[in-house]
Amino acid sequence: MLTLLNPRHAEHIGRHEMFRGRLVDSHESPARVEHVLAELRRRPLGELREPAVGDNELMSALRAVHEPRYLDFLASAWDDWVALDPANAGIDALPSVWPLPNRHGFRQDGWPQNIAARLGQFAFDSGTPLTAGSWVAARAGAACALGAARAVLGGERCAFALTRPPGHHAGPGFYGGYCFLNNAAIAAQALRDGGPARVAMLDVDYHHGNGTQTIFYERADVLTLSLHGDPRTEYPFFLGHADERGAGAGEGFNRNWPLPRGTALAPWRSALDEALQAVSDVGATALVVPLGLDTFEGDPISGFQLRSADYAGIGAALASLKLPTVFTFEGGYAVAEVGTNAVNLLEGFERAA
Ligand code: SP5
Ligand code: ZN
Repeated sequence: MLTLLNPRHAEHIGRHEMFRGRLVDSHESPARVEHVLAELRRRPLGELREPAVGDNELMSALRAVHEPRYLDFLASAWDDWVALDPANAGIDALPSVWPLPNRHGFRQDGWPQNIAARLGQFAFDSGTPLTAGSWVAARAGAACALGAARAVLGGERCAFALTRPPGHHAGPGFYGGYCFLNNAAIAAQALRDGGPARVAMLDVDYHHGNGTQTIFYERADVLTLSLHGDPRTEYPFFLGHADERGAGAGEGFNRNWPLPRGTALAPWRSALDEALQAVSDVGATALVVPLGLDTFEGDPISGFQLRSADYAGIGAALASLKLPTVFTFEGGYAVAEVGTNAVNLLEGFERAA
């Protein structure tokens, strides 16, 4: 398995996130990728390299799934934040005011001059610290996803975009859930552009991939599937329910498997089998797996009960589709175990492939 590593991931270091009225240490840290890297060095799966992607081709790939004004916002957000108050240079940017949906009469159409208002226009939570290095790290991460898609188009059976910040909560024009650019969506779009008429996205992170769902909701060419904690009780709460089936041309091309807190391997695997069947049924010829390891029993912010030894079998099940596959690294906050769990899954995939 080819691994594309984001050499600039550590430039994004979120300090704090808002949780239940307090600023707490951010769970999403550079150490997560370092642990996966260390495990890949112990148990090599193949070549590990940095992606070779030019800036213009990268920006085109970002514009294929994100709105121009959102990308403009991200490009200048940190400088705008510091310009608001020089003391902000030592503080992560977090929003604290939002426009509610249009039915309440708040205007959404403007470009607020105050960055504090703009943060609320583009972020859907106050748990995603935007830092001096967020834009550069997120772009270099998206390049990994693009590089992974291209490798697969070039004939690799599979490729792993080992990057952070993660991506699956980022939508066409919004960020949140530690995510700024939707790496999995960028990979899926690049696969589509490179040939495969239908791509399947099978999100196994503990949290619903709301950004990815939103990006492809009205499209039939990218089937979006997600297994996750039931949003009636779990983050991101406002999307990920079983009755969200796609819209317009995309009707029937989105499926969600919300599962209760406490779900262990057997019911999780039953849901996975249904999702695998859905991928086969639509005749997808390429697969993208947003790979979150926060389904692990030891995860500090999640509620499933998967064990380290379970991940090899999950990888083998994914390989049974026999599709060219891109993995993007998403959540997983039990830092000491995230490398073992990720490599268990990828090695299980590779052995079965
Ligand atoms: C990519 C991904 O997995 N994003 C997840 C974002 C979850 N954000 C909300 C987490 C709130 C949990 N904070 C718990 C603090 C307990 N000390
Ligand atoms: Zn997650």
